[in-house]
Amino acid sequence: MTSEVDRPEILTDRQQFEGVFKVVRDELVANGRVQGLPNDAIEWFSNNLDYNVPGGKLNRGLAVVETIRILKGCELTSDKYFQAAVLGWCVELLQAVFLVSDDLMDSSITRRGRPCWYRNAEVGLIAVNDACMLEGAIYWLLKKHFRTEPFYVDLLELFQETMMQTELGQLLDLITAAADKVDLCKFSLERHRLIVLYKTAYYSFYLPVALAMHLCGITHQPSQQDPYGVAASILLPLGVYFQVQDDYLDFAGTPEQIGKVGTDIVDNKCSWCINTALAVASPEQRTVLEAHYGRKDAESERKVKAVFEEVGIREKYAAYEEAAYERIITLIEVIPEGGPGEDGDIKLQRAVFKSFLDKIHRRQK
Ligand code: GPP
Ligand code: MG
Ligand code: MG
Ligand code: MG
Repeated sequence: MTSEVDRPEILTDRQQFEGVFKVVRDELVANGRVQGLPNDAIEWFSNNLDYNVPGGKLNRGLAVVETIRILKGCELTSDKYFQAAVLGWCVELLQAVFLVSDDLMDSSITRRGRPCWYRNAEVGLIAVNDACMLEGAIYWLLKKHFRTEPFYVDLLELFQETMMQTELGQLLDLITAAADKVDLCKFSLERHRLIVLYKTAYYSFYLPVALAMHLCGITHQPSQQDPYGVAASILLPLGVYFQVQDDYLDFAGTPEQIGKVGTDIVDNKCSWCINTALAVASPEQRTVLEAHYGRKDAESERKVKAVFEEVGIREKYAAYEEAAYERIITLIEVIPEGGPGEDGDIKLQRAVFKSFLDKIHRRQK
């Protein structure tokens, strides 16, 4: 009989995944030593990794592992699990690159319930270089763990293309939100959709699934519909829905709930909330929005929030959310169901997308 003490600890998916972070962090830091970096630089890089990479919800990283489990339909061998988790941490590293930089660009205050990295007194603009180092870490890990795999170049191209798409989205986000000139005529729900498609949907939804598909050896056979195109046809609308939730929570969520202080109104962001309010605002309400949106004072922010409440943004969001859910369910139902291939090939399955949708539906943080 196994005693309490002997019984192996049953780890949650998250704990098991976090265990792999320690391994990749130690590999990255050890490489710094091999390169001959002095102790103060090693310590800085190690703190950068620990502060910015592991403390979030880990949805994107865990999604790589979970998608592979669904696609394979069985438990992973320890080697496969490790590879899946390394790719998951590469996605979390990419998320860290974006958040460290985004917080600087958005002059944000808190992230994951703590000061944004750049707001630590000794960090400041060094955060720009820290974000670049986190990006370098992705490519170093890919080379170390996947260089001899037939899909290595696919992984490299996928990260590089996703980076470019997200940067384009961030550019659209920033130039539509000029700090010195508030012009609500530049906003529209169509402009908003384009911004969020690029700044969020590719890296948060398409990337983790496409990585899992490459690890499972899924390729585009010329005789068939491109499975990567099929995945994108669901995951991109899902990503847009997710960013609408982020925009809404920026207004309606408390800092305790979302781990960050919302800055979209003072930052003049082309968010779902302002576009939805503008579409139904009376001339008087529009005048208030024009006078107070994107202004750096708390009283202006309060006035904008009051108009959001008056136009019924909460009810409009609830309606948007349910309609988005139904629309995406319908999209999932029209794609071909993969099922296990006769030849042992792994095929895309609807369960991958359903699992994502259920995770984000009605999220509160
Ligand atoms: C989310 O925008 C988008 C990103 C974090 C991508 C940033 C991309 C770069 C190339 C830096 P957001 O500002 O709404 O996020 P949050 O609300 O978390 O600050
Ligand atoms: Mg931001
Ligand atoms: Mg931003
Ligand atoms: Mg936001």
